[in-house]
Amino acid sequence: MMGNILSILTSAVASLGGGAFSGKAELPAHNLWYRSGGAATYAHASDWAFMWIFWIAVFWFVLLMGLMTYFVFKYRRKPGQAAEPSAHHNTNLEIAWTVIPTLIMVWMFIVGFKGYSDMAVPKGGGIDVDLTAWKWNWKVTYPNGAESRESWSPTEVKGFQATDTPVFYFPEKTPVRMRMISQDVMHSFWVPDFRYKVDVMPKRYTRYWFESEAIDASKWKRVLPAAESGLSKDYTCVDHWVFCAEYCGDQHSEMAAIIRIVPQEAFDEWLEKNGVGALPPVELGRLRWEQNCKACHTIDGKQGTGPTWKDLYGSTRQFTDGTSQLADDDYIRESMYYPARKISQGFANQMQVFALPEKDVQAIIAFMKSISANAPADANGAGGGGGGGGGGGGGEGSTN
Ligand code: HEC
Ligand SMILES: [Cu+2]
Repeated sequence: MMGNILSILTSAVASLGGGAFSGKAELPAHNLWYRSGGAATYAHASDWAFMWIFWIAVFWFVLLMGLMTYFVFKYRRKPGQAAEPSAHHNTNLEIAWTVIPTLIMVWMFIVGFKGYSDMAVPKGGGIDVDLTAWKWNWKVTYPNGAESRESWSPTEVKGFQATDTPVFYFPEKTPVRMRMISQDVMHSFWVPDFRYKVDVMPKRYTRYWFESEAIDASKWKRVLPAAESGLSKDYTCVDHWVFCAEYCGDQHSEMAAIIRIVPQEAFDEWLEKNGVGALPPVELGRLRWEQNCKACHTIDGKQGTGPTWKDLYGSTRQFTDGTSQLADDDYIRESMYYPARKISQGFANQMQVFALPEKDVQAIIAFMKSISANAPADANGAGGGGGGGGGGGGGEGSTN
């Protein structure tokens, strides 16, 4: 009986960790301490904390409920027996039941906070990409303009068939930072194998980062045939499901994608093949500037009808109402969508709304970074990103 309860509890726990989606049952689900199936550097700590907290909760629950039940029977009222005087005040006992749970809670907080920080604060190096979400799909744009494609030939991920599912290629053991935005409603980027999820909002950037493990260390590796990937030869890869975790309408449940971790060499080849023909963001940004913004904004330092873009990105802007703000990604975007909200000192409210498509906004930001000495020099600058759901300030170097 107890064994049954435990196995039900632990399989419930395992399915929380993504086990429910693994048709081939890689996770030993009926285990008192399931082996971590996490596939990002920060995922194991999350599994570990989860199991500890789960079993601490089970231990206290069983102990307290057990004692209570026992005492209810043992000390129940019997006919003809006078009630015992109730015990009051026992200093040692009261200190013990205050201090012990407090220590346990503090420990849980520290473990949880450490795990949260690891997820929220991205590592430098690696690559920066853009993720766009809409009803009901996802797209990743790489620094050279390459875009993720949908898989036409069905591909199998952990026992499930996937067709028409976008596939995001990333190199193993490399930090990947995503700047995310939605084109319509709120979505949420969730990778169960990474144990991490961040909401994707309209009109605001949020950030996600991960560093996948080496392919060999994982249980789900498979051979990726050249015919499927379009690469020059077969490679081993590890696939991870991505789901939308924010109910966003009719086909919310089908809003899936695949993160495909491949060796660096395979990634480089994929990136080069898929970037051909597409304009890199910086170049596209320059083009959009020439088409829409050049009349009022120079890039050589001379002020026009509007402020010059030279060294604008990453600088602190002063506004006519006396406030100021760092010119980061969100600020640039806001200036285009709501130009009247913050008027730069020395200028008039003369800019119209430019609600350009997201891709163009991202390209303009990339272009502005490329002509600003205040922008982070390279991808390492992303360490200052808002992280997590914060999506706050801080630049990230998606320039190439
Ligand atoms: C008709 C002239 C005009 C055009 C065209 C124009 N702007 Fe502006 N822009 C201004 C003026 C004037 C300001 C300063 C007042 C303000 O902050 O709104 C400004 C401010 C800005 C700022 C904030 C700069 C700061 O000082 O912090 C950004 C960013 C910006 N524009 C981006 C753009 C982009 C991107 C385009 C093209 C898609 C564009 N603008 C087109 C006139 C223009
Ligand atoms: Cu969604």
